[in-house]
Amino acid sequence: MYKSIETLLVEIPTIRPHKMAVATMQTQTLVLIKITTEDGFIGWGEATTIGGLGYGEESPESVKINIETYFAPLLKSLKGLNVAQTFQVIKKNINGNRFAKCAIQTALLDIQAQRLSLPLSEVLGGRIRNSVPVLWVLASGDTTKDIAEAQQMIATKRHNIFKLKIGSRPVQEDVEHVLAIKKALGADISIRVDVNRAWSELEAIKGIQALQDGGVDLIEQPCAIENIDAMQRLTHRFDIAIMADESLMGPDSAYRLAKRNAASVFAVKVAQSGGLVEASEVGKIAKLAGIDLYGGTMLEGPVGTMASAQVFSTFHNLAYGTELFGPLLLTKDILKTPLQYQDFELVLPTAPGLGIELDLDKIENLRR
Ligand code: MUC
Ligand code: MG
Repeated sequence: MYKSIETLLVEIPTIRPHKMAVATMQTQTLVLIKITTEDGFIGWGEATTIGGLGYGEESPESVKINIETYFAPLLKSLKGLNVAQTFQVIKKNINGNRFAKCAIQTALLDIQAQRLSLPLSEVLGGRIRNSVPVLWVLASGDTTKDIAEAQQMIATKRHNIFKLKIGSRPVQEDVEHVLAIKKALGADISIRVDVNRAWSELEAIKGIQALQDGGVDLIEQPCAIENIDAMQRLTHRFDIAIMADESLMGPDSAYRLAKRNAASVFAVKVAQSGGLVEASEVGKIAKLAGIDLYGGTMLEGPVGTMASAQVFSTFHNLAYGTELFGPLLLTKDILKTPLQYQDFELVLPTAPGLGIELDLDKIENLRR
C-alpha cells in the first residue's frame, strides 16, 4: 500500500533573529514527511520543532531516525487499513513521538482527502470558516525595532495583533519593553506575551499584575510545564487570560488542565497534540470546559501551517485567532504558489487534501 516514506530536513534562514526565552533562531529546520502510495498518491506532513531540543522532546534528527527505523517499516507492513486503524497499530507499537506521529497522520489524511476529492478540513468534520486570523510575533529583542516592525505590519494589513516573546530578561525590564510597545501601538491593538515558562510563580504574580494593569490581553505559559498548581492559582487570581502552551500536550493533558481550571485559553498545536485528530479532540475538550481556543504554531513551514489551518478552520470558537505566520518568518518558500495571507488572515485553499503544491526543486536546493 505504501511505496515510500521519506523524511527530508530542509534548512531555511529566518528573516531576522527570532529571540525566545528557550532559544534564538537564525534558521529553521523544516522536517518534511513525504508518503507515496502504490497507486500513485503523494501525501505530505511536517514535524518541525524549535531550537533543536530546546523546546520539545523531539529534534529534527530524532524524528528522521525514528521514522526511518520504526515508523516506515511498520507502515509498509500494513495492508488494507484506514487511517484510524493504521493509527491504532502505530500507537500500540510506538510510544511518544508526537511530532513524528502528527507528520505521518497529516500525510495519510492528505492522501485520504485527495482520494475523496475534498479539502482536508472536510475529513475532520468540515470547515466553519474559509480563513483564519493570524497575529505576528515580535521577537527581535529590541523595543524600537519591534515597534517599527509592528507599525509596518499594521500599515500593510498583514497583522494587527501582536505576541511578544519575553522571559529572558529580568521581569521589570520585560514589563517595560512590553508596555512601551503597547503604548506606541495604542489601545486598539491587542498585545499578548509568551513567557515560554521562564517565570517562578512569584515572578509571574509581579509580572502579570503589571501587564494586566498596562492593558495586555493574554499571558502565555508563564510557569514551568509541570507546574499546573501555579497555572491554576494564576488563572484564578487574575482577570487577564492565562494560556497553556507547553503544558498542553494533547487530549490527556487538555483534560487534566481543564479539570483543574489551570488555563482560560488553550494554545492548540497539531504536533504537540500528536496529530490533527488529537488536536481536534483538544478543541472539543476546550469547548466542553468553556476554555477559549487559540491556534498555535511550532514555527512550521507551509505544510505544517496548512495542516494546522485545516484543523483550526473546523473550530467553532477561535476566540484568540491563530499564530500561523511560520512561513512568513522564513526567507525562502518551498511551494509552487505561496500561501495566501490577506487582510490579517490566512486563506484556506479549496483544492483537495492540504491544498498546496510543493516545489521539489526548491526543496532539493535547501535540503541538508
Ligand atoms: C511558542 O511557544 O509559542 C510560536 C510562535 C513563536 O514565535 O514561537 C512559537 C512557540
Ligand atoms: Mg508559546
